[in-house]
Amino acid sequence: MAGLLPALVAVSQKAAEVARLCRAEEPLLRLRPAEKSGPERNARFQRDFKTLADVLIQELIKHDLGTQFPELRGHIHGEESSEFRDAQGGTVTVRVCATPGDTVALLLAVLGPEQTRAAELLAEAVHREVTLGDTDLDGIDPGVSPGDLGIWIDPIDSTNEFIGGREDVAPIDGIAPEGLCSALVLVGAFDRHSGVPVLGVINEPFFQRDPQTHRWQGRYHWGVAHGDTRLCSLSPPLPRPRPRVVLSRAESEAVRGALGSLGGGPPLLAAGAGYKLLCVALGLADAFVLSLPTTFAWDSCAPHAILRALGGGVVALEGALRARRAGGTGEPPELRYHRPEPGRAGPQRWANRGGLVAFVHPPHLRAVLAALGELGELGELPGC
Ligand code: 2IP
Ligand code: CA
Repeated sequence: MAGLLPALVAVSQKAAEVARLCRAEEPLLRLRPAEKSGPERNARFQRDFKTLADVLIQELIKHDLGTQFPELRGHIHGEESSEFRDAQGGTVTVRVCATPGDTVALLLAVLGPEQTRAAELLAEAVHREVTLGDTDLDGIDPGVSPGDLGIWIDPIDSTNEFIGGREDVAPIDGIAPEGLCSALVLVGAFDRHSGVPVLGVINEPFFQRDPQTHRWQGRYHWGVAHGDTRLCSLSPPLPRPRPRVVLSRAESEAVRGALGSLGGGPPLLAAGAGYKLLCVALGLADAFVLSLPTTFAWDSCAPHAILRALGGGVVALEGALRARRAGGTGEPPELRYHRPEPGRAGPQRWANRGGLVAFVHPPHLRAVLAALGELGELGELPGC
């Protein structure tokens, strides 16, 4: 269906506007994030939070896509639950109401009755019609019906950087080690039957500040990878002779050391699973390697579709090393997005438990697996 990709891009633009609003408006920025606990908490962090922006963005994406494509209803999933703490300390189910006025009333329950300006600004952004004007998207038909797709939403990836990220972080070799720029909106579509990621949109709400207005400017990237169709807003980056790797700041010393043998320079560190995946798609790194079980379907689905559109992919690190050790020469198993892990509860059902390697050029994947191969035999891969 031709309109699905523009719809994903348009809803990511609306989401990015809400994210920028929540950073710009003092009462929204001051609003304490809700702390996640129990199975909802990502073990990657001592304390894991979600903001009103996370929840509102997820619900607006669900609302808009479900309205435009009724066959998607029930198959649009996100990281966050829609409950948020209200001004009295109770909980309110955040959703897009039938009218902006109703949405204002619901937001006032969260923000407090005195925050009418913030509630009205948010409701206006949530109910606004988005006009893309991106002629590259006109007429692109991914060749797949929404009735065969599921959606994964990460409303704000790298929430920690969204909450407290600095705005003036200087990139190192083009990659920001941390900061607000690594907070992204991720919307991915996967084939419900095979789990293969087929459409992906990555939106960077805080890409750069306009030098004149000083307002945040965003940008977005998209990819289609279905059947024989490979289309992308990006071009495949030139392969470096020796792969440059980007890692989570939580990656083990053993993995960091083993990857040093690739000869592509010391591994670069960055915040944001989505951001590191984007760095690979942009060619700022040749691979993102993670041995920890700290990413989820919503982190990787959209970037994975874009990497597939560029000729690459995202494999499960543990499975790839096991296949290599067994003498397998075929393609390692790529991540899939349609089946929860049996025996797990809540978000843990959707963890990329065997870690991951993201790449554009297969020789770089092979080089990474060769460098880590010995580690795997020594059992030094902490997450796997
Ligand atoms: C997080 C976020 C973190 C990442 C973690 C993800 O998603 O991308 O930055 O940890 O794995 O699950 P790291 O920074 O080490 O890559 P969210 O912020 O949406 O919870
Ligand atoms: Ca995330």
